[in-house]
Amino acid sequence: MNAPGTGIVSAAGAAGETRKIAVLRQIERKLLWLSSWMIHNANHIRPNRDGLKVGGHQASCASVISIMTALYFEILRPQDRVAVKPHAGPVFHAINALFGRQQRAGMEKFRQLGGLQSYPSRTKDGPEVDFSTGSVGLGVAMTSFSALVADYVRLHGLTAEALPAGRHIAIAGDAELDEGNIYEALLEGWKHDIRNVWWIIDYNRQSLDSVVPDRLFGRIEGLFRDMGWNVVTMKYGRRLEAAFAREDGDALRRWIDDCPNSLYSALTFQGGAAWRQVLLADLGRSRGVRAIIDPMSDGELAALMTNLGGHDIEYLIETLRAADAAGDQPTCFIAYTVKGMGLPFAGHKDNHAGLMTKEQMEVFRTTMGIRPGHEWDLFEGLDIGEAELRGFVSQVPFATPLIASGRKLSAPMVTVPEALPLPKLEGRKLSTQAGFGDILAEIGRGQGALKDLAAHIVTTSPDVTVSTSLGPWVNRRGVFDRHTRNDMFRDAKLASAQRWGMTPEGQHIELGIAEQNLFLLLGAAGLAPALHGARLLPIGTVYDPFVNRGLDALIYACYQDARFLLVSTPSGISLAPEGGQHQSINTPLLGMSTDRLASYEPAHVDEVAILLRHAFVHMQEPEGSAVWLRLSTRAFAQPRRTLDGAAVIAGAHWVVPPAPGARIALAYQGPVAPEAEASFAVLREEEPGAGLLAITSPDRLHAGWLAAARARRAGARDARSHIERILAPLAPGAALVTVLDGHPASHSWLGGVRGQRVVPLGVDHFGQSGDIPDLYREYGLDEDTILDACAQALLG
Ligand SMILES: Cc1ncc(C[n+]2csc(CCOP(=O)(O)OP(=O)(O)O)c2C)c(N)n1
Ligand SMILES: [Mg+2]
Repeated sequence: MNAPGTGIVSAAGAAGETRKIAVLRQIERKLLWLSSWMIHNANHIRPNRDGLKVGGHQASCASVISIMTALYFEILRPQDRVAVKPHAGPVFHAINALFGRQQRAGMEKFRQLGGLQSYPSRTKDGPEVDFSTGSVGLGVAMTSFSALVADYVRLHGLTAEALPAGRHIAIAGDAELDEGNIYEALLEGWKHDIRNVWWIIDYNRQSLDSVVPDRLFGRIEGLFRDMGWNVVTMKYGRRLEAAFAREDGDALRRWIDDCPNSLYSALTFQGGAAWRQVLLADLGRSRGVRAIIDPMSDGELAALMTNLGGHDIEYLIETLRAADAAGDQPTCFIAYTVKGMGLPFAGHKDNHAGLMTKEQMEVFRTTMGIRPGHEWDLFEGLDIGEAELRGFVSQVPFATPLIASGRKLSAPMVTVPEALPLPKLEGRKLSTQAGFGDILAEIGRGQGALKDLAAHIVTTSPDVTVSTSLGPWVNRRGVFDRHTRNDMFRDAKLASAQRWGMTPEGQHIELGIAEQNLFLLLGAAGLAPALHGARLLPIGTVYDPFVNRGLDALIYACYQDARFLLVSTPSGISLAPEGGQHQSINTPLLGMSTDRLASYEPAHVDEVAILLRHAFVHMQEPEGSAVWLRLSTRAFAQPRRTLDGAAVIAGAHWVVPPAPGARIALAYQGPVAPEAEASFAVLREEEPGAGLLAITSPDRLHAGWLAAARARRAGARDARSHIERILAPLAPGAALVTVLDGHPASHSWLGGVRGQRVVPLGVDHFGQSGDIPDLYREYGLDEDTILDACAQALLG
């Protein structure tokens, strides 16, 4: 953290500070130019082959230029992690260009294949991006979970001691605060007493469609304070404050304070003459106000009236420095700005996606002092020499690398034992969920080879810890809290199966019921190697249907390549009496269609053990991904067998292999295994060559199939996927009857693999309460339906 100012400034220090401000003003100018030009180049200079608008947000960029200049060139330290407002991506890239961390080629190809993405992307824009942004609200909230994770890894001794603690900062658009996930995150952050979080709101009072209502931010400010945040409002810049201090200046202040957002925006767009007209109409009789505005040109008056806090670099720096020195309390800065500041459409309510025309750009180029052909030159058009600017930039605190290779950290992989402990299976009926809970609890003992693995696991759940079988693990490893909080029930010797004392050593982070928070936390924890230099193996549990409730945040986490294990349970109609809204249908399809998420649904506990081990490895591998296990509470007898682990991981294994040229196979996934096995016994009597296939992952099978087809198109003619090999023994026109407790489309594609005929069974209507026999019959997962389907398939 910066040393608090002493308040005593030497003459040399004051001169240095004045020069620094002058240099920062030049940087602002450069960033405004480069961000505008990057977007202009993409839209108007580069050839356009398909006639589609390329787009970009010049006004949104202009709005945050001063805020980002103050942050990146003065306030930030290399250990700070920042989520940049999606539409300010070009400003961020221009900043990196000045730091020598971004090349011209990337900027020239902004929004083009292989070039910089529309919105900052961790996976595509290089190591400078701390958090991807794009789905508004998520990047902002992510910073508070990232702060929680930073505390967690530090308190568990998982991060390199020498690394200084940083801040987690969001540069947010004001409309992002309309997203509900922001308030869910605020509540959760309060519970966890998060610190070192700054949200700096670019309060341009404009969103995409319109000007935001005036009274809204009064409410929002109160909300932040209620959640324990400090709120710093940066409303007026120094020039306006100086005007307010003059005779009748308070009347001018009152006038602006009372000016509706929409009128302020319209006047900003219209310019000095319009300002003068309304000011004279309303305040013309005030001698003091006349003395302020009469001597000014229209241009000067417009500049004065738009001298808001978020555009005043000196004021911004002073305010941010003071907040920096004040400590680690989460702080929200409301920085008043003008959308499009410095551009011809400043303040216009329709400017969100507005682009400068070629003619406007010509004028802008001239006023910026940029010669044609020198548009990308970093030092063109500035009132400061290249040497001085280079020298200045190299001294900026953020320019120092955090480690030798930059700001992106890494952490060694945790060794995972060859096999995880399997619970006792003989004579027990077990569900996959119970099996998962037992295995995790055993890991939680931390014995022998499991010690290191256990130490890196962190679990979390949105108020379904006990009902997803995490309880025994939590009893062993404790609940995390920065402060030690006793378990009152335990202290009072009241019987309870849950021992929930909270300590900084605890390894379970309990969340309230907000599934987006679960996925934001898993996302933040899943980035711990890169952001904190610490290896975490995060596991989140949630009811399967409510994955949908957090889906955008789940996709957001995967989009950033965060590594975690999602365990969703219970799932499907097998939840039986619990009824419709708790019975998921679409989740296997989500698993198949979400990139960087390997999704599985085992039927038996031995498969769970293989897949859990695989998850711990896969989420650490450079080419790995997050993993999802869809589990069930339906308990049944467990087979004793030797499994082909590689096949389980690849997505399917033969329980009973088919005879060569067999006419039919029955394939099942998840908790319908008993019905499939019973039907198969009957089918076998008619068709002795029939096979029984256990599908553990339609997602991996499908991905492998697509990859093999791509490889063949690329010339690898012998490429074969797992599912192609699995189905090879069956006759070319054989029938496949498939069944799962989920949408049947998860399997219906299997017919495309070798041209076999699929009769897909599954659930395609909302569930309802009932017991398993009734529900399976109602939805066609029962033995009779499976056998009917087999008969139909054999008849062709
Ligand atoms: C979840 C989501 N919904 C909608 C959009 C489309 N969208 C992009 S920007 C925007 C408004 C942004 O306004 P604000 O946050 O105030 O940014 P600024 O005014 O600085 O451009 C909207 C609705 C989006 N990116 N994400
Ligand atoms: Mg806005």
